Amino acid sequence: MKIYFSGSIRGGQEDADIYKQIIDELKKYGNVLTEHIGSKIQESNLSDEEIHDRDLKWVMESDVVVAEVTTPSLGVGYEIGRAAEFNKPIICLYRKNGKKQVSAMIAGCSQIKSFEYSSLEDAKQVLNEQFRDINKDWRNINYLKDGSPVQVKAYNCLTKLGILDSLAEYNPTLTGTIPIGISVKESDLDIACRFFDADRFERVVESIFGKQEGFKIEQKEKAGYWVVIANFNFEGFDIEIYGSAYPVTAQNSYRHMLLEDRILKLLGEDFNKEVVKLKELGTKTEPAFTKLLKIEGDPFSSLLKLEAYSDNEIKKLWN
Ligand code: 6K6
Repeated sequence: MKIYFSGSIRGGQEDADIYKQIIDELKKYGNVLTEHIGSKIQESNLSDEEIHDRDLKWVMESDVVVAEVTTPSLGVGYEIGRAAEFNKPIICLYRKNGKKQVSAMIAGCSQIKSFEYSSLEDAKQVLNEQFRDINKDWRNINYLKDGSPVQVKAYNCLTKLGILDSLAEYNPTLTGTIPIGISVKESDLDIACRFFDADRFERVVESIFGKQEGFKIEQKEKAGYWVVIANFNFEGFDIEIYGSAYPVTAQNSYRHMLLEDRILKLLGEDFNKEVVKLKELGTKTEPAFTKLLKIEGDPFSSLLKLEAYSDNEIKKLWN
């Protein structure tokens, strides 16, 4: 992972020591392209044009931009703006030092995640959470290990079953509500897969899991797609294996999960509680979201329209 760290230079280098400490922390997550910002930089023999072109190339190459914006700097603001244009994840850190407020163009930009911190420990925690999100690979269920009791139980169940290994050729991916922390008692473990041959996939699934309690499998058309669905119980969980010829990342269950995860993170605790409350009363997940956000039409398809919404547009639906 390439990380572009941005911090004031001509705007004032009084925070260079703090930048160094943040850069040292960032090195745990990847290769920091701009380590030099952690020490007081003297004017070099590079021309301004050479500095601009080199730094912009690094911004474009980077996977994430982290900026310390307590000291206002034209260069840092410019780099953040260009990074936003290139759709990079951007994390801004600032301290409230009573002198200057962070520009509204940074604090108010929905593409930028801004965090106030007062100690290095705070900043480390913010970075830890943000990098966990950036690095999250939904195909790898290790993230469940550090989660809620039901997520840990799900991790143990799936590991014992060995399902992600035995179906590895079908890109098996856990979807549904357990991964995003809004499961209720009845929630099942959905495993989305991609097959190239429905009959072969059915035979493989049946040969591996056919002896599990309550096993059943069928092929059918669902919403215009040909799918293979297997269900069985294991260690107190209802398991559903859902295969389609579409890549998992294009399947609705995966798209719903990613979108719901984004909405839950954006709208916070109150919204999460309302979703769970509706689910406990028997409302399915997507209808619960569309009801709370007042989105009309078929919940399963109309929710997906929010994929194109900005964070601010989504926040407005809830306020
Ligand atoms: C060195 C000492 C005074 O001016 C310099 C110029 N040298 C620079 N070397 C490397 N990166 C630079 C330089 N000047 C600006 N930048 C980039 O802009 C850095 O990546 C910083 O994140 C940002 C700082 O902008 P200003 O406006 O505070 O200089």
